[in-house]
Parts: sequence; C-alpha cells; structure tokens
Amino acid sequence: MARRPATGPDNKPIFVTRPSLPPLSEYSRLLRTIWASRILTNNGPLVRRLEDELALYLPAQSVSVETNGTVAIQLALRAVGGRRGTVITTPFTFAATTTALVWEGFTPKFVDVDIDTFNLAPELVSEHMDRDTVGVLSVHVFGNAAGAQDVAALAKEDSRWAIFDAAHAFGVRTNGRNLFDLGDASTLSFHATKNFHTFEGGAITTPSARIARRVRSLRNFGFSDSGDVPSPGINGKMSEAQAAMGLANLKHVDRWIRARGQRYKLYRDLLESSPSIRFQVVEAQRYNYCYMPILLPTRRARDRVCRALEAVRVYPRRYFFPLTSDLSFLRRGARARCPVASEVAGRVLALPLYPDLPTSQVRRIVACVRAVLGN
Ligand code: T4K
Repeated sequence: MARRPATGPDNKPIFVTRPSLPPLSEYSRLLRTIWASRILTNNGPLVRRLEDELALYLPAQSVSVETNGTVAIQLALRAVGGRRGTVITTPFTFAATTTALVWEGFTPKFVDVDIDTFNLAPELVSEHMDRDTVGVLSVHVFGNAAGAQDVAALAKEDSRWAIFDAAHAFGVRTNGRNLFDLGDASTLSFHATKNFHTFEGGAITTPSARIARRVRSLRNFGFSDSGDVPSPGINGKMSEAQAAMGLANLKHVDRWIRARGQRYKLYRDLLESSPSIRFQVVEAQRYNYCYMPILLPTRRARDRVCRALEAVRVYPRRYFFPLTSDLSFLRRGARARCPVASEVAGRVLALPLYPDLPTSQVRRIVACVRAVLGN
C-alpha cells in the first residue's frame, strides 16, 4: 500500500514552524492607537507598555526591547563594558550568537557542550577560563536552562561577565532565581519563527541598573539623557507596530505554549519506544516547547530521515548544523575541537512543531521517521 504523504490537511507543505498570530481585530485595535497618536517609533507608548508587561511576564527586573535578537546580543556585549578579549561560548547555536560576538570585536573560545542538555558544560567553562577570558556568552539552546545557574556563578566567581543568549527561552521558568535575572544580561529573539514574536524583534533583560541605562542609550545612537553622545551607539529601537504585535501576542502566548506542549508530548510518547532516538534533557520548572529536536543514531540516519520527510513535503531543519565554530569566516585559530557538540550537530533534527500543527500530522511524521529507522 502506498504511504500517504504527511502534508497538511489541504496538502500544503509542513515547515519546521509556522508563526502564530492573534486575531487581526486585536492587532488593528492597537494599530488604531498609532494612527490616532502619530507616534510610530522612538520609545513610544506601546514600546513602553510592552516593556512593562514583559517585565511582569518573564519575569525580569528590567526589560528593554530592540529591533531584533541579533542587535540585542550586540548591545548587551557593548553594555557590559570592559576590554575586548576572549569569550567562552558554545558552537552549538544559530550563527547569530557567534557573528554578534565577532562583529563586536571579541574572539570566541568554543567550549564543548553536555551530551544530554546540549548546553555549555559548566565544568569545561571553568577549565577554559584563563587570563584572556573577559566573559561567557552561553545559550539556553532550544529553551533549555540546564547549567545556567552554574555558568553564572562560575563567571561571577572569576570576575568575568556572563551573558545568556535566551533567544529560545521566552516563557521558560526555572526553580530558584529568575532565569532572566541570571548573570549580567540575557537576550531574547522575537523573530516570526519564535513562540512569542513581534514580526522581528528582541529584548535585553538585566538585573543591573547600570547595564539597563547603557542599553537604553546605546540602542538610541548613544544619546544620554542630557542629549550628549558620550559613546557611539546604534539604532536598535523597536517600532510601535512591532510592539503592538507583541502586546497582542502576549494575551495568547500561554495558550500557544500549552498547545505546543501537547504536540511535543505526543511526539515523545510516539518516539520514546524507538531504541534509535534520543531527546534533549531539559531542565525547567515550566518549559516552552519551542522546538522538537531529536537525536538520530548517526549522521547518515539523520540525513536519510530528513530526505524521507522532504519527499513527502515535510521540512524539518538541521538546527544547528554545522557548528558555528566551523563557519568559514573564522580563522583556523578560533576553531576548536568540540567532539560532543560535533556529535550532536551531526545527529540532530528539529521536527515541525507549532501550536496549530494537526496531531494527525504528528502521527504521520513519526510513522515516516520510524519507517526509515526500521524501529
Ligand atoms: N540566537 C539564537 C540562539 C537564535 O536561534 C537566533 C535566531 C538569534 C540569536 C538571532 O535572533 P534574530 O536576530 O533572528 O531575532 C530562523 C530565524 O530567522 C532566526 O530568528 C532563528 N534564530 C533561527 C533558529 O531560525 P531560518 O533561516 O532557519 O528561518 P526560515 O526563514 O528558514 O524559517 C523557518 C521556517 O519557518 C520556514 O521554512 C517557514 C516558516 N516561516 C518563516 C518565516 C520567517 C513562516 O512560515 N513564516 C515566516 O515569516 O532562521
């Protein structure tokens, strides 16, 4: 019997993600306030309201929103201050983590990840800290907060700064200290493909009043309250139309996270009995189910599964392959041997996951994966 294609209900292709949207009427209600005020940007009322609401939601002591998640990382790197030097970071991430670091004049020192959590291995972070190390840029990869408290503590102990690229971590809560108040700063991405978005957008959270002040100045060309420009900044401001999308989405995001969770759990229930598949070990009191990464037994198996899904118009992604330490712009010196990260990058596949992905499609995708693996 021919296998039925795992496409959507109307035979449309299924991508790794699909942006969630609020009812158009809710978004246009907010747009009407922009039309009435004629304030389109430059720290307008909707941006300020979004920052206040996010500070309560995340929660975080201070939130500033930016034009995107990459600029947020760049601004955070500037705002912590201090000299340029080597920064300990993970190679198992999206290119933006590493390009932002290099763009800001730092040298990445790639340290290996933990085989279970896919995050920086805290014990290796302390092992690699040396005279040239000025800070740590860690990533909560796929929203996993595992090891973050340890990384923040290690950096503090050694008087280095710690910034967390929390691009994937919107909606994640942890036991103990608030995730978004860890270290010196955290950055978020509100890109269309994230579980909370503002079309494009990002944010910086920080427990430091000094860093918060600097971020506000740096994202606005470097202007201080007195109108002077004490150090050069950039234009990293979020517009009112972006903020309106954020405010509308914030009302729905918990429901979307619950729907993601149902699909994530269904994938796990259906795949767990396969001896060939492993999952990321997630540490969170409340997880956000932002991606559905699985580890296949080998790179060949991963690529076979990927091709089989693509043949039925399902488009998973090799997040994150290749390692950013293998990006060609890096000098040989910056590359590193990270055997665990290489292993994970070679075997990982992110399956489609979004709130309105029909559960019947989850079942079909799983059937296709298991058929390729033969178990
Ligand atoms: N740090 C980390 C750890 C990150 O993962 C990211 C971004 C950043 C920093 C930087 O944040 P931003 O500067 O982007 O705010 C996507 C996103 O563009 C990127 O934001 C994200 N991480 C990365 C993991 O994924 P692509 O190139 O894989 O996206 P794309 O366009 O192929 O989209 C994936 C699928 O989503 C498409 O096949 C179809 C669907 N899609 C996409 C868009 C943009 C839609 O249905 N509608 C859309 O509007 O990078």
